[in-house]
Amino acid sequence: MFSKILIANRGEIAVRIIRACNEMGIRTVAVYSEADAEALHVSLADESYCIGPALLKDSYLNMTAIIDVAIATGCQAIHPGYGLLSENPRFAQLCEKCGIKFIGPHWSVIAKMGDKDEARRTMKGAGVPVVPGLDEIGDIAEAKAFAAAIGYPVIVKASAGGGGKGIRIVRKEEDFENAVRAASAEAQSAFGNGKCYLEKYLTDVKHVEMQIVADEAGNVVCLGERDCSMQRRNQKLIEESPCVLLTPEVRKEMADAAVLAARTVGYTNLGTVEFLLDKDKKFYFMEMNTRLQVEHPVTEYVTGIDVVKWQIRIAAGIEFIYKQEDIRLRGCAIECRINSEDARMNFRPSCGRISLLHIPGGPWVRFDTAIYQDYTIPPYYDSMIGKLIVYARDRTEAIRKMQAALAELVIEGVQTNAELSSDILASDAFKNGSYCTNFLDAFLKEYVK
Ligand code: MV4
Repeated sequence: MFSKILIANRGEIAVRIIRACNEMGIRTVAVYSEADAEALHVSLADESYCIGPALLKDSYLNMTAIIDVAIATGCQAIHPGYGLLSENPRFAQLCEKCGIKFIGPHWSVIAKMGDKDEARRTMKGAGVPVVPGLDEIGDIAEAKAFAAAIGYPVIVKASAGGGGKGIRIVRKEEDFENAVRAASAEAQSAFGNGKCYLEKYLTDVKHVEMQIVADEAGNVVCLGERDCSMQRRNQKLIEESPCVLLTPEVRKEMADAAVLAARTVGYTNLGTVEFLLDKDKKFYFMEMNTRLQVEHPVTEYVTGIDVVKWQIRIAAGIEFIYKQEDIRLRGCAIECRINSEDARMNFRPSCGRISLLHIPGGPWVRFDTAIYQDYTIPPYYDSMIGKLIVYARDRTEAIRKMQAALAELVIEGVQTNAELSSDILASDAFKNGSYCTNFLDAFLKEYVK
């Protein structure tokens, strides 16, 4: 096992990883930007080093600065968390070159899955169902003919995409060309790669993702699903497990597809396979996320497995002790992301000092955060300041527990979306579990009036 790990991240996920290390007797090294001198991960780690100015590119995305710290402090591994460098194959490769274990899949697998149209082609070839579409848009007139053949609406997605950039929904033929050009230009400037592909745009679908764990001995196990249909502009707001629409039969089929996806590319460590699930319970592969996800705690609650500790163990060469038949989803977990933003002001980020903080407690109530009373939220980073996660024996009780916990949560000094989440939980579509990917935009149109 490693004796010392560098955490190449900030915020609640850096804190989450430090806690896993502390329980495992692993020493921790934090890195931070000039804007994060007062951040919680800096004080919780055994050692902390400032790696540059506030802007991400000058600090948390500065690969050589981070690796220099890892080498100088004698770290054997780097945990990248989510976002930032977590899905950057060049960073994973640089770690390898420097003899430092990157806690995640091999860089070649990150690269393969990071190219979304290549991932789509690979999965189709392996027999994993994909959304009807066109793998690569070359000639626009040809793509337009293809779109007409599968029927509108269609969705144009950037191959290098992520974080919602380079996605355009096209509802009628006359908008097609502009949409492709816009998606491509956006992707070119965000990722340096304008390649796009085309899919039928499915409505009345759920976004369901399967958590998989793969060790370096070739064991691949699925830890069940998360329903992530409650999102706007690619930002998830509420996630839950299990998904109410999945029957045991379809869950098994989808888990098998996720395991097949992972095996096909020689996947190792923790990963997530995203699917769309339609009303006929047919499902389609969308993409694979080759990292730890924000919403991992819901899976931890329903499976009883600490996935961050397993990421570290697997990276150290330890075999995953559970077989597929050992995995049973028990009870129901819900997560609400708490963002410092004003839902009624077009989700404008809200920065400033936390003047009062009360964190809810009680059995099976978890608040993953890096804020504390009197902490000042810097303006440079994303607006998620915490995640409230609850667990109960059934969904009705989990919703009540979440409502009670949201009501108990006090964050003064910044605006948060806690009330919005509470209003969503109270809606019929959430209560009966039927909500789909189109729910939140429609809900917000009424909400902000
Ligand atoms: C889709 C889709 C429907 N059809 N693709 C892709 C990235 C992810 N974050 C959202 N994505 C979607 N891709 C096809 N072919 C529906 C979504 C989607 C979504 C779209 C608009 C508004 C909210 C959404 C929530 C989840 C998924």
